[in-house]
Amino acid sequence: MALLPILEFPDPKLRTKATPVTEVNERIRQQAKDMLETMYHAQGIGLAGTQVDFHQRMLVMDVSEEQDQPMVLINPEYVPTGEKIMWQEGCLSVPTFYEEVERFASIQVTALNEQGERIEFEAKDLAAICIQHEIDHLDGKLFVDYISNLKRNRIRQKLEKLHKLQGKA
Ligand code: K1U
Ligand code: ZN
Repeated sequence: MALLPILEFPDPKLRTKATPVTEVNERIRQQAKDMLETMYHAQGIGLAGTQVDFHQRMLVMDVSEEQDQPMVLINPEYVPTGEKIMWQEGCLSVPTFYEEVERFASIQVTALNEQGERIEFEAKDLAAICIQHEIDHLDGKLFVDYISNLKRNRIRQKLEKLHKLQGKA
């Protein structure tokens, strides 16, 4: 297992559109394990491949209280089944910033699991929000894209300043 570096806004790699996984094999299963370890270590409830510079359509998540119910979704898709709601979101790629985003309260999800089997389920509330947020990552989209240019530019400037202090590019 390995902890993977998490890309941070405004890294242009976060804008990459991920391509579908063509075969669920050992390489993909190892990547999923590494992403779960990285997600738990960062105290997130979700993580998309894009965030760790892996540009195939895979996300991991665990919205359980005990953080003991990991899920791996490969080539995930959804259709909305509920109303739109506002939710305050954070992002491991936009550390320390939180903003309200409009999302669907429930969605019907289809995906492959880590065995390559097709799964389908309804996700609600936090799970639904998390999956929409992670699929946005796979499409190169971030929650800051839903807020005003002014707020997004302020966040960009603050993170760029922080990255300079940390000696990151
Ligand atoms: O993709 C990521 O950056 C992870 C992100 C996913 C997320 C899920 C739901 C709403 C917003 C963002 C996080 O895990 S941020 C951590 C977080 O917001 C949270 C942690 C514990 C409980 C509830 C939320
Ligand atoms: Zn995120």
